[in-house]
Amino acid sequence: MALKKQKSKSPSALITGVTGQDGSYLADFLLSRGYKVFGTVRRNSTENFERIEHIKNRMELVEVDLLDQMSILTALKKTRPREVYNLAAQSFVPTSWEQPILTGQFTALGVTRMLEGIREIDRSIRFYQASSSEMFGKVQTVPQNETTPFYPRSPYGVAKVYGHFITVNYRESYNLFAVAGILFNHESPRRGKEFVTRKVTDAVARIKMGLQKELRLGNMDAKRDWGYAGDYVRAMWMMLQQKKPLDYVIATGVSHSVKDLIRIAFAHAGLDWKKYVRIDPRLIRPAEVEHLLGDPGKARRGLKWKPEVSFEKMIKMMVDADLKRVQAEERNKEFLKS
Ligand code: NAP
Ligand code: G4F
Repeated sequence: MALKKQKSKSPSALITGVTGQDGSYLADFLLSRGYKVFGTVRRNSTENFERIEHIKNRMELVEVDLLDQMSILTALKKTRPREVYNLAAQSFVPTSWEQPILTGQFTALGVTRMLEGIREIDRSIRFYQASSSEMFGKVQTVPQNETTPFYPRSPYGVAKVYGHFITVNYRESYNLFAVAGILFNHESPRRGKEFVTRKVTDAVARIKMGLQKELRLGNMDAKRDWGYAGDYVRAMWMMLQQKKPLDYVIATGVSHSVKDLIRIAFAHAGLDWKKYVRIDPRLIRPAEVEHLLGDPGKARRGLKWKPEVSFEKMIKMMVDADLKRVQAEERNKEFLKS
Protein backbone atom coordinates (compact mmCIF):
# COMPACT_ATOMS: atom_id res chain seq x y z
CA MET A 1 0.00 0.00 0.00
CA ALA A 2 1.35 3.45 -0.90
CA LEU A 3 1.99 5.50 2.24
CA LYS A 4 -0.16 8.53 1.31
CA LYS A 5 -1.14 11.11 3.96
CA GLN A 6 -4.76 10.87 5.13
CA LYS A 7 -6.94 13.73 3.86
CA SER A 8 -9.86 13.79 6.29
CA LYS A 9 -9.92 14.82 9.99
CA SER A 10 -6.83 13.41 11.65
CA PRO A 11 -7.28 9.77 12.68
CA SER A 12 -6.48 8.76 16.24
CA ALA A 13 -4.70 5.82 17.81
CA LEU A 14 -4.10 4.52 21.30
CA ILE A 15 -0.82 2.64 21.83
CA THR A 16 -0.40 0.49 24.93
CA GLY A 17 3.27 0.14 25.90
CA VAL A 18 4.31 3.41 24.26
CA THR A 19 7.41 3.61 26.49
CA GLY A 20 8.73 0.37 24.95
CA GLN A 21 10.83 -0.08 21.81
CA ASP A 22 7.95 -0.69 19.39
CA GLY A 23 5.57 1.76 21.07
CA SER A 24 8.05 4.59 20.58
CA TYR A 25 8.70 3.78 16.89
CA LEU A 26 4.99 3.37 16.22
CA ALA A 27 4.27 6.73 17.87
CA ASP A 28 6.96 8.34 15.64
CA PHE A 29 5.38 6.74 12.58
CA LEU A 30 1.77 7.66 13.39
CA LEU A 31 2.69 11.25 14.29
CA SER A 32 4.50 11.57 10.96
CA ARG A 33 1.23 10.52 9.28
CA GLY A 34 -0.81 13.18 11.06
CA TYR A 35 -2.40 10.96 13.71
CA LYS A 36 -3.57 12.15 17.07
CA VAL A 37 -1.62 9.73 19.29
CA PHE A 38 -2.50 8.58 22.80
CA GLY A 39 0.09 6.49 24.62
CA THR A 40 -0.50 4.46 27.76
CA VAL A 41 1.99 4.54 30.61
CA ARG A 42 2.14 2.88 34.01
CA ARG A 43 2.58 4.98 37.08
CA ASN A 44 6.16 4.78 38.31
CA SER A 45 7.98 6.49 41.14
CA THR A 46 10.42 7.73 38.50
CA GLU A 47 9.62 8.61 34.89
CA ASN A 48 10.55 6.10 32.26
CA PHE A 49 10.15 8.20 29.11
CA GLU A 50 13.62 7.87 27.59
CA ARG A 51 12.37 6.45 24.29
CA ILE A 52 9.59 9.01 23.87
CA GLU A 53 11.38 12.08 25.24
CA HIS A 54 11.58 13.61 21.73
CA ILE A 55 7.81 13.27 21.08
CA LYS A 56 6.14 13.27 24.47
CA ASN A 57 4.85 16.82 23.99
CA ARG A 58 3.23 15.87 20.69
CA MET A 59 1.07 13.09 22.13
CA GLU A 60 -1.20 12.56 25.08
CA LEU A 61 -0.20 10.12 27.80
CA VAL A 62 -2.86 8.21 29.73
CA GLU A 63 -2.34 5.97 32.73
CA VAL A 64 -3.23 2.35 32.03
CA ASP A 65 -2.14 -0.90 33.62
CA LEU A 66 -3.09 -4.06 31.74
CA LEU A 67 -3.84 -5.64 35.12
CA ASP A 68 -6.55 -3.07 35.78
CA GLN A 69 -9.77 -3.26 33.75
CA MET A 70 -11.02 0.09 35.05
CA SER A 71 -7.96 1.94 33.76
CA ILE A 72 -8.49 0.42 30.30
CA LEU A 73 -12.18 1.39 30.20
CA THR A 74 -11.43 4.92 31.39
CA ALA A 75 -8.66 5.38 28.80
CA LEU A 76 -10.86 4.13 25.93
CA LYS A 77 -13.77 6.35 27.03
CA LYS A 78 -11.55 9.38 27.37
CA THR A 79 -9.61 9.01 24.12
CA ARG A 80 -12.14 7.32 21.76
CA PRO A 81 -9.44 6.16 19.31
CA ARG A 82 -10.08 4.76 15.84
CA GLU A 83 -7.20 2.31 16.20
CA VAL A 84 -5.76 0.51 19.23
CA TYR A 85 -2.30 -1.10 19.15
CA ASN A 86 -1.80 -3.47 22.07
CA LEU A 87 1.97 -3.59 22.45
CA ALA A 88 2.19 -3.69 26.26
CA ALA A 89 3.45 -6.98 27.68
CA GLN A 90 6.04 -8.58 29.91
CA SER A 91 8.20 -9.21 26.85
CA PHE A 92 11.46 -10.71 28.16
CA VAL A 93 11.48 -14.50 27.76
CA PRO A 94 13.80 -15.42 30.71
CA THR A 95 11.68 -13.36 33.14
CA SER A 96 8.68 -15.45 32.15
CA TRP A 97 10.22 -18.46 33.97
CA GLU A 98 10.84 -16.30 37.05
CA GLN A 99 7.36 -14.73 36.97
CA PRO A 100 5.11 -17.09 35.00
CA ILE A 101 1.87 -16.02 36.67
CA LEU A 102 2.49 -12.30 36.28
CA THR A 103 3.53 -12.89 32.66
CA GLY A 104 0.22 -14.67 32.08
CA GLN A 105 -1.68 -11.81 33.72
CA PHE A 106 -0.02 -9.12 31.55
CA THR A 107 0.72 -10.88 28.32
CA ALA A 108 -2.26 -13.25 28.07
CA LEU A 109 -5.20 -11.94 30.13
CA GLY A 110 -4.23 -8.33 29.44
CA VAL A 111 -5.31 -8.92 25.84
CA THR A 112 -8.77 -10.06 26.92
CA ARG A 113 -9.08 -6.99 29.12
CA MET A 114 -8.31 -4.78 26.11
CA LEU A 115 -10.75 -6.66 23.86
CA GLU A 116 -13.49 -6.52 26.51
CA GLY A 117 -12.87 -2.77 26.81
CA ILE A 118 -13.36 -2.37 23.06
CA ARG A 119 -16.50 -4.50 23.11
CA GLU A 120 -17.89 -2.31 25.88
CA ILE A 121 -16.86 1.17 24.62
CA ASP A 122 -16.75 1.06 20.82
CA ARG A 123 -16.93 -2.01 18.59
CA SER A 124 -15.83 -0.08 15.53
CA ILE A 125 -12.29 0.32 16.93
CA ARG A 126 -9.62 -1.46 14.87
CA PHE A 127 -7.43 -3.57 17.17
CA TYR A 128 -3.85 -4.78 16.66
CA GLN A 129 -2.40 -7.50 18.89
CA ALA A 130 1.38 -7.97 19.17
CA SER A 131 1.71 -11.72 18.60
CA SER A 132 5.16 -13.29 18.44
CA SER A 133 7.28 -15.81 16.57
CA GLU A 134 8.10 -17.16 20.04
CA MET A 135 4.73 -18.97 19.67
CA PHE A 136 6.36 -21.27 17.06
CA GLY A 137 8.95 -22.35 19.65
CA LYS A 138 9.93 -25.89 18.78
CA VAL A 139 9.21 -25.27 15.14
CA GLN A 140 6.96 -27.66 13.26
CA THR A 141 7.89 -26.43 9.75
CA VAL A 142 10.70 -24.33 8.26
CA PRO A 143 10.08 -21.55 7.41
CA GLN A 144 7.12 -20.59 9.62
CA ASN A 145 4.05 -18.95 8.14
CA GLU A 146 0.49 -18.09 9.27
CA THR A 147 -0.61 -21.74 9.15
CA THR A 148 2.35 -23.27 11.02
CA PRO A 149 1.18 -24.91 14.27
CA PHE A 150 2.36 -23.28 17.50
CA TYR A 151 4.61 -25.12 20.00
CA PRO A 152 5.67 -22.50 22.57
CA ARG A 153 8.75 -23.19 24.71
CA SER A 154 8.42 -20.58 27.48
CA PRO A 155 5.67 -19.22 29.73
CA TYR A 156 5.96 -16.05 27.62
CA GLY A 157 5.33 -18.05 24.42
CA VAL A 158 2.37 -19.81 26.01
CA ALA A 159 0.89 -16.47 27.12
CA LYS A 160 1.31 -15.07 23.58
CA VAL A 161 -0.53 -18.08 22.12
CA TYR A 162 -3.45 -17.25 24.43
CA GLY A 163 -3.31 -13.56 23.39
CA HIS A 164 -3.24 -14.60 19.75
CA PHE A 165 -6.21 -16.93 19.87
CA ILE A 166 -8.35 -14.65 22.06
CA THR A 167 -7.86 -11.98 19.36
CA VAL A 168 -8.95 -14.42 16.64
CA ASN A 169 -11.83 -15.54 18.84
CA TYR A 170 -13.17 -12.01 19.49
CA ARG A 171 -12.94 -11.29 15.76
CA GLU A 172 -14.99 -14.40 15.01
CA SER A 173 -17.37 -14.13 17.99
CA TYR A 174 -18.13 -10.40 17.92
CA ASN A 175 -17.19 -9.41 14.40
CA LEU A 176 -14.49 -7.02 15.67
CA PHE A 177 -11.76 -5.72 13.37
CA ALA A 178 -9.12 -7.44 15.50
CA VAL A 179 -5.88 -8.69 13.97
CA ALA A 180 -2.67 -10.27 15.20
CA GLY A 181 0.73 -9.58 13.68
CA ILE A 182 3.05 -12.54 14.24
CA LEU A 183 6.27 -10.57 14.40
CA PHE A 184 9.69 -12.17 14.35
CA ASN A 185 12.48 -10.58 16.44
CA HIS A 186 13.05 -6.93 15.64
CA GLU A 187 15.68 -4.68 17.11
CA SER A 188 17.01 -1.13 17.08
CA PRO A 189 19.15 1.28 19.11
CA ARG A 190 16.06 1.59 21.37
CA ARG A 191 16.00 -2.14 22.18
CA GLY A 192 16.14 -3.03 25.90
CA LYS A 193 19.70 -3.89 27.02
CA GLU A 194 18.62 -7.32 28.31
CA PHE A 195 17.88 -8.63 24.78
CA VAL A 196 20.82 -10.29 23.06
CA THR A 197 21.39 -7.83 20.17
CA ARG A 198 21.54 -4.78 22.41
CA LYS A 199 23.44 -6.65 25.13
CA VAL A 200 26.12 -7.33 22.50
CA THR A 201 26.21 -3.84 20.92
CA ASP A 202 26.26 -2.14 24.32
CA ALA A 203 29.12 -4.43 25.44
CA VAL A 204 31.07 -3.73 22.23
CA ALA A 205 30.83 0.01 22.91
CA ARG A 206 31.89 -0.38 26.55
CA ILE A 207 34.77 -2.72 25.68
CA LYS A 208 35.96 -0.31 22.99
CA MET A 209 35.95 2.49 25.57
CA GLY A 210 37.85 0.35 28.11
CA LEU A 211 34.87 0.22 30.49
CA GLN A 212 34.15 -3.55 30.27
CA LYS A 213 36.49 -6.53 30.01
CA GLU A 214 34.28 -9.40 28.89
CA LEU A 215 30.82 -10.31 27.65
CA ARG A 216 29.02 -13.34 29.08
CA LEU A 217 26.38 -14.98 26.92
CA GLY A 218 24.19 -18.10 26.81
CA ASN A 219 23.44 -20.15 23.69
CA MET A 220 25.49 -18.67 20.84
CA ASP A 221 24.18 -21.19 18.30
CA ALA A 222 20.55 -20.03 18.53
CA LYS A 223 19.28 -18.55 15.25
CA ARG A 224 16.73 -15.81 14.78
CA ASP A 225 15.10 -14.02 11.87
CA TRP A 226 16.08 -10.51 12.99
CA GLY A 227 14.60 -7.37 11.43
CA TYR A 228 14.53 -3.64 12.18
CA ALA A 229 11.80 -2.29 14.49
CA GLY A 230 11.19 0.79 12.31
CA ASP A 231 10.19 -1.48 9.41
CA TYR A 232 7.97 -3.66 11.60
CA VAL A 233 5.79 -0.90 13.11
CA ARG A 234 4.92 0.15 9.55
CA ALA A 235 3.54 -3.35 8.99
CA MET A 236 1.37 -3.06 12.14
CA TRP A 237 -0.24 0.08 10.76
CA MET A 238 -0.73 -1.47 7.32
CA MET A 239 -2.65 -4.39 8.86
CA LEU A 240 -5.20 -1.98 10.31
CA GLN A 241 -5.72 -0.17 6.97
CA GLN A 242 -6.90 -3.29 5.12
CA LYS A 243 -10.48 -4.09 4.08
CA LYS A 244 -10.42 -7.44 5.86
CA PRO A 245 -9.06 -8.19 9.33
CA LEU A 246 -6.34 -10.79 8.69
CA ASP A 247 -3.31 -12.03 10.61
CA TYR A 248 0.17 -11.79 9.07
CA VAL A 249 3.68 -13.07 9.71
CA ILE A 250 6.19 -10.22 9.63
CA ALA A 251 9.77 -11.36 9.09
CA THR A 252 12.75 -10.89 6.78
CA GLY A 253 12.96 -14.49 5.55
CA VAL A 254 16.66 -14.67 6.54
CA SER A 255 18.08 -16.03 9.78
CA HIS A 256 21.40 -15.50 11.55
CA SER A 257 23.02 -17.07 14.61
CA VAL A 258 23.94 -15.24 17.81
CA LYS A 259 27.56 -15.92 16.72
CA ASP A 260 26.95 -14.04 13.43
CA LEU A 261 25.62 -11.14 15.46
CA ILE A 262 28.72 -11.16 17.69
CA ARG A 263 31.12 -11.31 14.72
CA ILE A 264 29.50 -8.38 12.91
CA ALA A 265 29.22 -6.19 16.02
CA PHE A 266 32.80 -6.71 17.27
CA ALA A 267 34.33 -6.42 13.79
CA HIS A 268 32.50 -3.13 13.21
CA ALA A 269 34.32 -1.68 16.23
CA GLY A 270 37.64 -3.22 15.13
CA LEU A 271 37.64 -5.80 17.96
CA ASP A 272 38.39 -9.56 17.96
CA TRP A 273 35.34 -11.10 19.67
CA LYS A 274 37.21 -14.25 20.75
CA LYS A 275 39.21 -12.19 23.24
CA TYR A 276 36.10 -11.00 25.09
CA VAL A 277 33.12 -13.38 24.74
CA ARG A 278 32.58 -16.17 27.30
CA ILE A 279 29.76 -18.71 27.64
CA ASP A 280 27.94 -18.51 30.96
CA PRO A 281 25.89 -21.69 31.61
CA ARG A 282 23.57 -19.68 33.90
CA LEU A 283 22.30 -17.87 30.80
CA ILE A 284 21.19 -21.07 29.04
CA ARG A 285 17.38 -21.26 29.08
CA PRO A 286 15.39 -24.16 30.60
CA ALA A 287 13.87 -24.76 27.15
CA GLU A 288 15.36 -23.04 24.11
CA VAL A 289 13.92 -21.92 20.80
CA GLU A 290 16.78 -23.01 18.56
CA HIS A 291 15.90 -21.64 15.17
CA LEU A 292 13.25 -19.21 13.92
CA LEU A 293 12.83 -18.36 10.25
CA GLY A 294 9.74 -16.56 8.99
CA ASP A 295 8.00 -16.66 5.64
CA PRO A 296 6.72 -13.10 5.03
CA GLY A 297 5.09 -14.04 1.68
CA LYS A 298 1.52 -13.20 2.74
CA ALA A 299 2.57 -9.74 4.00
CA ARG A 300 4.58 -9.10 0.85
CA ARG A 301 1.63 -9.97 -1.38
CA GLY A 302 -1.28 -8.69 0.75
CA LEU A 303 0.19 -5.60 2.42
CA LYS A 304 2.92 -4.83 -0.14
CA TRP A 305 5.22 -4.73 2.90
CA LYS A 306 8.92 -5.47 2.76
CA PRO A 307 11.77 -4.81 5.17
CA GLU A 308 14.19 -2.05 4.20
CA VAL A 309 17.05 -2.38 6.71
CA SER A 310 19.27 -5.48 6.51
CA PHE A 311 20.55 -7.36 9.56
CA GLU A 312 24.14 -6.24 9.05
CA LYS A 313 23.17 -2.59 8.57
CA MET A 314 20.99 -2.70 11.70
CA ILE A 315 23.72 -4.20 13.91
CA LYS A 316 26.22 -1.60 12.70
CA MET A 317 23.65 1.13 13.37
CA MET A 318 23.20 -0.23 16.92
CA VAL A 319 26.96 -0.38 17.57
CA ASP A 320 27.38 3.20 16.30
CA ALA A 321 24.51 4.45 18.48
CA ASP A 322 25.90 2.71 21.58
CA LEU A 323 29.41 4.04 20.94
CA LYS A 324 28.04 7.56 20.62
CA ARG A 325 25.98 7.22 23.79
CA VAL A 326 28.79 5.69 25.90
CA GLN A 327 31.24 8.37 24.70
CA ALA A 328 28.76 11.12 25.60
CA GLU A 329 28.21 9.57 29.05
CA GLU A 330 31.97 9.47 29.66
CA ARG A 331 32.40 13.09 28.54
CA ASN A 332 29.61 14.06 30.90
CA LYS A 333 31.27 12.24 33.83
CA GLU A 334 34.58 14.02 33.09
CA PHE A 335 32.81 17.37 32.92
CA LEU A 336 31.09 16.78 36.28
CA LYS A 337 34.43 15.82 37.88
CA SER A 338 36.16 19.00 36.66
P1 NAP B 1 9.24 -3.68 25.38
O1 NAP B 1 10.29 -2.74 24.89
O2 NAP B 1 9.58 -4.63 26.49
O3 NAP B 1 7.98 -2.77 25.85
C1 NAP B 1 6.92 -3.32 26.58
C2 NAP B 1 5.97 -2.20 26.99
O4 NAP B 1 4.88 -2.78 27.73
C3 NAP B 1 6.59 -1.12 27.89
O5 NAP B 1 6.08 0.13 27.48
C4 NAP B 1 6.05 -1.49 29.27
O6 NAP B 1 5.92 -0.39 30.13
C5 NAP B 1 4.67 -1.99 28.89
N1 NAP B 1 4.03 -2.82 29.93
C6 NAP B 1 4.51 -3.95 30.49
N2 NAP B 1 3.63 -4.43 31.38
C7 NAP B 1 2.56 -3.59 31.40
C8 NAP B 1 1.34 -3.54 32.11
N3 NAP B 1 1.00 -4.45 33.01
N4 NAP B 1 0.49 -2.52 31.86
C9 NAP B 1 0.80 -1.56 30.97
N5 NAP B 1 1.95 -1.56 30.26
C10 NAP B 1 2.82 -2.55 30.48
O7 NAP B 1 8.67 -4.56 24.18
P2 NAP B 1 8.77 -4.32 22.60
O8 NAP B 1 10.00 -4.96 22.10
O9 NAP B 1 8.49 -2.91 22.30
O10 NAP B 1 7.57 -5.24 22.08
C11 NAP B 1 6.25 -4.73 21.95
C12 NAP B 1 5.27 -5.90 21.92
O11 NAP B 1 5.56 -6.75 20.83
C13 NAP B 1 5.29 -6.79 23.15
O12 NAP B 1 3.97 -7.24 23.37
C14 NAP B 1 6.18 -7.95 22.75
O13 NAP B 1 5.87 -9.08 23.51
C15 NAP B 1 5.79 -8.08 21.29
N6 NAP B 1 6.80 -8.64 20.40
C16 NAP B 1 8.04 -8.09 20.35
C17 NAP B 1 8.97 -8.59 19.44
C18 NAP B 1 10.35 -7.99 19.34
O14 NAP B 1 11.22 -8.64 18.77
N7 NAP B 1 10.58 -6.79 19.84
C19 NAP B 1 8.61 -9.64 18.58
C20 NAP B 1 7.33 -10.15 18.65
C21 NAP B 1 6.41 -9.63 19.54
P3 NAP B 1 7.11 0.08 31.13
O15 NAP B 1 7.99 0.96 30.28
O16 NAP B 1 6.37 0.80 32.19
O17 NAP B 1 7.81 -1.16 31.60
O1 G4F C 1 17.20 -11.41 22.38
P1 G4F C 1 16.49 -12.51 23.06
O2 G4F C 1 16.34 -12.43 24.53
O3 G4F C 1 15.10 -12.65 22.31
P2 G4F C 1 13.98 -13.82 22.26
O4 G4F C 1 14.08 -14.71 23.41
O5 G4F C 1 14.06 -14.44 20.91
O6 G4F C 1 12.64 -12.98 22.43
C1 G4F C 1 12.43 -11.76 21.70
O7 G4F C 1 11.85 -12.06 20.46
C2 G4F C 1 10.52 -12.65 20.53
C3 G4F C 1 10.08 -12.91 19.09
O8 G4F C 1 10.51 -14.20 18.72
C4 G4F C 1 9.62 -11.66 21.23
F1 G4F C 1 8.34 -12.13 21.24
C5 G4F C 1 10.12 -11.42 22.64
O9 G4F C 1 9.29 -10.45 23.29
C6 G4F C 1 11.54 -10.86 22.56
O10 G4F C 1 11.48 -9.58 21.97
O11 G4F C 1 17.24 -13.92 22.74
C7 G4F C 1 17.51 -14.33 21.44
C8 G4F C 1 18.38 -15.58 21.46
C9 G4F C 1 17.85 -16.69 22.36
O12 G4F C 1 17.96 -17.93 21.71
C10 G4F C 1 18.78 -16.69 23.57
O13 G4F C 1 18.96 -17.96 24.21
O14 G4F C 1 19.67 -15.23 22.01
C11 G4F C 1 20.06 -16.24 22.91
N1 G4F C 1 21.03 -15.68 23.87
C12 G4F C 1 22.29 -16.13 24.06
N2 G4F C 1 22.86 -15.45 25.05
C13 G4F C 1 20.79 -14.69 24.75
C14 G4F C 1 21.95 -14.54 25.50
N3 G4F C 1 19.69 -13.92 24.97
C15 G4F C 1 19.76 -12.97 25.93
N4 G4F C 1 18.69 -12.18 26.15
N5 G4F C 1 20.89 -12.80 26.71
C16 G4F C 1 22.02 -13.57 26.53
O15 G4F C 1 23.01 -13.40 27.23
